[in-house]
Amino acid sequence: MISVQAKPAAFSFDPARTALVIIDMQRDFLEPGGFGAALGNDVSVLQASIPAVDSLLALAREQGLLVIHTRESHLPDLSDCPVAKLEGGKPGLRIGDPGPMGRILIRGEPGNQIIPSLSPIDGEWVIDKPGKGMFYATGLEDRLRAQGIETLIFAGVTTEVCVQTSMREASDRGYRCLLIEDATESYFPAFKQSTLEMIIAQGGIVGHTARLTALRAAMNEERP
Ligand code: TIU
Repeated sequence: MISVQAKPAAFSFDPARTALVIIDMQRDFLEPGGFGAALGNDVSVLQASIPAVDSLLALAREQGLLVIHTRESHLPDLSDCPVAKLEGGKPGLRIGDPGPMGRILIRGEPGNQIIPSLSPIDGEWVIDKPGKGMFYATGLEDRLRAQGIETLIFAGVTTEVCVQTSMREASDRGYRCLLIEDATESYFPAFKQSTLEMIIAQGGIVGHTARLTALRAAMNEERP
């Protein structure tokens, strides 16, 4: 077992039963001309998370953790996109409209790809999800159970939307959850801060949080 200095208390996990989940580090959210920008956001704010997510992915690969990448995406015919979601956001570019990186938030389009520094490699799972949470309509729960995974370490964007929703879904399904504080970002810094606080409030009502340095120190100590 590995024990990480975390909030609200130390967090222990068995690396053989743990997966790193990197939520939606795709061009649609991190680069101009994608879904995030179409919603009126300054996407440069999210780019601050990239170095830490890069390092976290390298650590997980070195230590042999299962790595799962998610992408928020919809089918080209939009049959998996509720009208309420299509209508959401600001007028301008909407899901399925053509943009500078192809059709906004559509599976297979250039904008829907994970950013190059985090490209998945063989053996890593890529989960396309139509919702904010990673369990909704993805079949992920059965795959995780079959693999014997019991702990999930989270990173990615955005903290209070897809990361938090996925973490809450995971918590309800009995997974022990750790969010890496510097490997997640929001378009709204105050929302990130509030999310980190609400996750660990009430004795860790949703899960735990830790800095990447704390995770790295704990893992290198146990398995240098
Ligand atoms: N808008 C926003 O903050 N997030 C999303 O729409 N999706 C994800 O968080 N991935």
